Amino acid sequence: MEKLNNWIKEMAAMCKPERIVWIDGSETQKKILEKEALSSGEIIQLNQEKLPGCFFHRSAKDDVARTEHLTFICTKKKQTVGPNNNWMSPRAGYAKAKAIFKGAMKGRTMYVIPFSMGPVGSSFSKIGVELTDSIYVVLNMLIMTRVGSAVLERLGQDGEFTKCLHSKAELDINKRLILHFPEDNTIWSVGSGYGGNVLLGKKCLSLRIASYIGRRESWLAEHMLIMGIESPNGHIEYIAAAFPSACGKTNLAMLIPPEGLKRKGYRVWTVGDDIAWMRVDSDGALWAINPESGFFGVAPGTNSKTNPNMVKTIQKNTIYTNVLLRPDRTVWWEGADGEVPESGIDWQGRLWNPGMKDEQGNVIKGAHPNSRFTTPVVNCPSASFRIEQHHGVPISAIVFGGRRAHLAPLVYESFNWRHGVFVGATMASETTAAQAGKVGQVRRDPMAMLPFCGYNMAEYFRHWLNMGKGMSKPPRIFHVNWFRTTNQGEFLWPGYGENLRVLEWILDRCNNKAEAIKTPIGYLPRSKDIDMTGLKLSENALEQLLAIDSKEWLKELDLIKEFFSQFKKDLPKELWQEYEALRERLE
Ligand code: OXD
Ligand code: MN
Repeated sequence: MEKLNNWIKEMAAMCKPERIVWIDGSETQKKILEKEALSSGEIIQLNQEKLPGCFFHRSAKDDVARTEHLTFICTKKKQTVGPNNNWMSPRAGYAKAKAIFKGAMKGRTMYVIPFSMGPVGSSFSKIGVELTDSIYVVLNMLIMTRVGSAVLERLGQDGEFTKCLHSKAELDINKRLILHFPEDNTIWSVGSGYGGNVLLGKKCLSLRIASYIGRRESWLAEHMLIMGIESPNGHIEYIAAAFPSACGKTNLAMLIPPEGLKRKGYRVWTVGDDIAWMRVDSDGALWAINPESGFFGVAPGTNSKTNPNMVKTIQKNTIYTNVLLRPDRTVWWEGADGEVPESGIDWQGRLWNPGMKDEQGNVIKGAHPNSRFTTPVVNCPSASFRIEQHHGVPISAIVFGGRRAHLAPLVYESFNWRHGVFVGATMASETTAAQAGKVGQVRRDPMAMLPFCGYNMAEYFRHWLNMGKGMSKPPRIFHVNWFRTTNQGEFLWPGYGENLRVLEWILDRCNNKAEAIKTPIGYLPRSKDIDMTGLKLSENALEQLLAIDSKEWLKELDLIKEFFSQFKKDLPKELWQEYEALRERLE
C-alpha cells in the first residue's frame, strides 16, 4: 500500500483537495454520495416510481463527447505512437497538465476509487485507482467497473495498478487534456466531465493503455462486443465483433432472435457491448473477457424496435446524461418509444417544445445526439451467466464491420488469419449525419481502433499477425455490412434482430456446416445459404447484397494503398502481400 499511499499524497499535494474519501463500493456510501450530489445539483433524481434508482445529469454545453484533438499518448519517442495518435513527450505532458491540476481540487473532495477491469481476482483482470473530484464520475465508475475494498485486497501490499488522475478543474475546453503515459502506466485527464474522457477505466485504460500492455504481454485489447449464441440444442458459441461508431454495436450485442429463427430456438447472451480483452489459452483457442460491468450507451435511437433488451435494462439504477427531462421526471430522446412529449426541459436546461427552431432555422433537439445512459450489465435480460467467470468465454468467430452503401457485401469470410487481419486493417465506414464533416465520406478505422490504439498502428497490425501464429485453433474472421443500399438509397437488409441470420451462417462456417463460394475478396454464402424463413425481402435483394463489383473493389484498393502508405516502412510486409494478392485476384 505504500506505493499507492505515496502516489495519493503526491497527487493531493498538487491538486490541494479539502479532504480525501476512499470509495469502498458499499451501498451505504453510494447512498451518501447520491444525497450529496442531489443537494449540490450535480444530479437530479428521476421519477422513482417509474425509474427506481435512476438519476439525471446535465454536462457543460461544450463537454458532450470525447475530444480526440485533446487526447495524447505521451511516450519518450514519437515513433512509438505512430501516425494515428497525437503525441507529446512525457515531460511536456506532465508539465502542461500540472499547470491545470495545480490547486484544481481546492474546496473539493478527492475521491479514491480502487477499481478492477474484469472480475476481481481473475488473472486477466487489471487494477486501476482513479482519483477524481467528481461525484458523477464516482457514481458512473460504480456502475461501469468493479469498485471497492475487494479490489484493494487483491492489489495487496505492492501490486501493479494504473494510476488514474482526474479533475473537472474549470470544465474549460481550453484547459482540457486527456493524457496517457503508457510507459508509466498512468492516465491524467483534466478539464472534462464527459464519460469517455473521465471514466478512466473505459477507453483510456481498457483500450489505449491495455492495448500497449497487451502487446508486451501477448494479448489483445479490442473495441469489440462479445455475444454468445445459444443454438437449439443448448450449445453456446461466442462471437467478438468490432464496428466503428454508429453501426449498432450495442444493439447487435443483445439482439432478440427474429420470429422465423426464434422458432428454431436461438437465444442470445450478452457478455459485453464495447470492449473485449482476448488471450490465447492452453487449449490453443482465443478466450475473451469483457473488462467492464456496465453499458455506457447512446440514448437517441434506442427503442423497443432497435434494442428491446436495452429498453428493459435502463428502467432502474441508471444514470442518464444530457437527455430530455419530461414534466413527470421521466426521460426522453429523439427516437425513443412512444409519443413525442408536448414539452420538457432540453439537455441544456431550456424549456423545449417539439419543432422548436434556432436562429438558423434548424430544429432544436430535446436530447443531445450523444446523450447517454450508464447502466449495469446485470440489468440486461440477456446478460450472460459467464460475465463473472474468471476465464471468460472461447471465441469462435471475429467479425469486423462497417457502414458501406455499396462495395462490401452482406457478409464474407476471410481465407485465413493473415487475410483476416488485412480485412480488419482495411475496415472503413461512411460518415453519417451524427458525425462532423460530409455525410457519406469513407473513413478508415482499422479494427474500429483508430481513436483507441495506444501505440503505432503498424505495430498493432504486426501484433495481430503474431497472435495468429500463437493459436492452434484461431477463430475465423468475417466481415459484415448491414448498410448496403439500392441505387435509390434504400437499405437492402432489414438489420436488427434479422442480423442473426447472418451470424447463423458465420457459426455454421466455423463448424464446417455451411457452404460458401470462393470469390476474390473471400468466401461468400450463396443466397440459399442464408436461412430466410419468415423474412421476405424484395426480389433480388439478397443477390444484390451478396454481389461483388471488381471495378469498385479496385478503386477501394487505391484508397487502401493511400492509407497503408502513411505507415511507411513500419507496415508489416504481410499486409502489402495481402494487398497485392487481392489486386491480382480482382484483375
Ligand atoms: C463509445 C465510443 O462511447 O466508442 O463507446 O465512443
Ligand atoms: Mn466504443
